[in-house]
Amino acid sequence: MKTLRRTVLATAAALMLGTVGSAFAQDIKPRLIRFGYGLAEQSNQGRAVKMFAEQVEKASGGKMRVRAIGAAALGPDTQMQQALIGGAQEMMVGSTATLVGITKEMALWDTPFLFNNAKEADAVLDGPVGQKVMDKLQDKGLVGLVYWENGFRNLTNTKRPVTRVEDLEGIKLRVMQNPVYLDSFKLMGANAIPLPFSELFTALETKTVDGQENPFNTILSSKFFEVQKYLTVTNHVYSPWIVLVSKKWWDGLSKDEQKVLLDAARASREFERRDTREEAGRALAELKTKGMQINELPPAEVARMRDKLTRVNAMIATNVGMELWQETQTTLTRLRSGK
Ligand code: TK8
Repeated sequence: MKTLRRTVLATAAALMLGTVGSAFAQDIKPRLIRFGYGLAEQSNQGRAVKMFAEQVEKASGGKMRVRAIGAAALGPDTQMQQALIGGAQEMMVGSTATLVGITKEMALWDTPFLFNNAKEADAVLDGPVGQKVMDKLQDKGLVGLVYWENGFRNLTNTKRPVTRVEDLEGIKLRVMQNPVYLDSFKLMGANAIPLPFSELFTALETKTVDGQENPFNTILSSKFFEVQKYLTVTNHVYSPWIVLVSKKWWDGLSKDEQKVLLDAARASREFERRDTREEAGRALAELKTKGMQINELPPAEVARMRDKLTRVNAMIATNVGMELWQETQTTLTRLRSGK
């Protein structure tokens, strides 16, 4: 009887201690943020995620921890977006182009030749138009923090140097999973094939596709030069990345925690754009030394490409809404007049 009593007491004490212990543990257990991305760790995307992670840990005094998971190990953009919506993953960064199925207004950034330079892109993305588009995500279970630079996109392929639009005829070209990209390249005569980025290198290597389009940085960091011969400088569209948070998870954070994330995201935006632009400036020379044959699309041909693509603008304007489209055009006109 005595032994039994002792056992019961001991068990009760252990249980109590257990409860107290775990409550305490919860207090000091850092919040874990799984932050997924598609590119290699050694890329502008990987470097910026790392910088963000360090910033968050520092600013939160170690109470928030970011686990950076690159190379699409958590799945391609579209899969991660769903994981964020469902609350199974906390954060990601990816192309706005792959978000169009969730938030149609994101298609604004798919407009060919929308921005003439990075300065215009920064002004529009960080201004009221960019914010308006970003805010649309909230209804869909996502919170957008900042835009990063993916960059102006350029063409690579194994078939031939592209010196005029007609050279795209019949080229099997991988495009992002996005209707504007699909239609744009079909309009130019290419055999456009949508594929997730995570499948692209293998698709190029096995010749499932002949070519693709991405900024210089990505062509370099994803080693596309190993499986692509020709690079044509087209700058046909400026492509942003967007840093996303699961709204389900975000809503459970304190105001202080949200501020830590937003501040770090803003700091990472400055870091990422500087780093990307610096790398892009030397990437072309590096791609040449890696054996790529590079040509610039002559201005007259760029103009023809632009002309051909104006047809997709009407489709984009309808999709994003005339008001948003007009506001963007007005903003750009104002920027260009220097006012
Ligand atoms: C990375 C992609 C990539 C994009 C693409 O996940 O798919 O071509 O440019 O950056 O979002």
